[in-house]
Amino acid sequence: MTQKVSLTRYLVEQQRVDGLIPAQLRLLLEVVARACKRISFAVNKGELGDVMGAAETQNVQGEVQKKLDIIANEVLIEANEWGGHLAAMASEEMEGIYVVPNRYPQGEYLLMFDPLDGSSNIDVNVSIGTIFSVLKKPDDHPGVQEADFLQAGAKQVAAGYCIYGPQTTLVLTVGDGVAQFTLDREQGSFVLTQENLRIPEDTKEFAINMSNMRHWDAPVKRYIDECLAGKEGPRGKDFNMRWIASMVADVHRILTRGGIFMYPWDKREPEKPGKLRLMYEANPMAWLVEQAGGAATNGKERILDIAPTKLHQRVSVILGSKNEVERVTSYHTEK
Ligand code: P6P
Repeated sequence: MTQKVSLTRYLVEQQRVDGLIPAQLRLLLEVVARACKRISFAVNKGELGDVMGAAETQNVQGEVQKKLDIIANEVLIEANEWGGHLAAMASEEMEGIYVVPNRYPQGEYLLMFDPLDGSSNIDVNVSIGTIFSVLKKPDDHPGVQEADFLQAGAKQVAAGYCIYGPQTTLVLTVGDGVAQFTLDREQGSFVLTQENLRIPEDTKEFAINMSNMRHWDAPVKRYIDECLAGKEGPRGKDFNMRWIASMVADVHRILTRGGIFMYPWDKREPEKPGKLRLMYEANPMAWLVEQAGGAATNGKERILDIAPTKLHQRVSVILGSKNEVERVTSYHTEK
């Protein structure tokens, strides 16, 4: 029987082999994985635990928080603040950054996360997940401030997500391809189940919220119309559609079998570049997708090249199978 490789062993061997994972980053990733395991157990309780439904609070985005949003956020903060590997954290659920308290040693990394993405699906038992992104704190000044987080996605040193679905699966990259770990509940540890995930360059599957069609910009409308025209249309093939309304689940499907995911700018709130957040949704997912041979743009430029100006800034997202993303992007530049 082939021996199962645990997350810990994988990280130690990667650290030994190519030095991509210094000891403090390995500790960070193991702590985040343990926090995701705790979140998974809370999510799995459902109605049996006092975790369902809305809390009486709103987050910085003005969205009503679910109880599990708050629980997941607290689990990640408590798990990471004492280890000495982080200087500060930032979360979709918190307006400002969370600086590691003075009673703990400060480290050189910055951790950003959407603690529970897709939370509108919690109460209907559809897959949700945690998305995380790791940057190095600039070392040209003492202390840590919000501006230290405002680095382009290309500066990430680690990124990943944990999807709480039929399996609990952790997917991560440190810049040397994408690996997948499945939670073995009997052992209580994450086990390597896929190494070097690859996204096919072509696909017949698109993911977009079709109810927004009348609000889309022309290039997006053109692309989707061509997909809907199928074999008889300019694409000469039929397409399938999926929309789970949980970015983690849609991206996991694309990393597993290809596809294109789009949450583009639309006319509903024209001052907003998109719905999804750059720092802790688009950037980590864009790096994972690129590391798996896919592409990720905002319709005009590579998401990982965007210079952030605000911690919670939003962005238009087009990611997945390389040839499809390049086609949609070309329609934008033609326009
Ligand atoms: P809509 C979840 O709320 C989320 O941020 C992403 O996970 C998901 O892709 C998107 O919003 C769904 O948005 O407008 O279809 O509900």
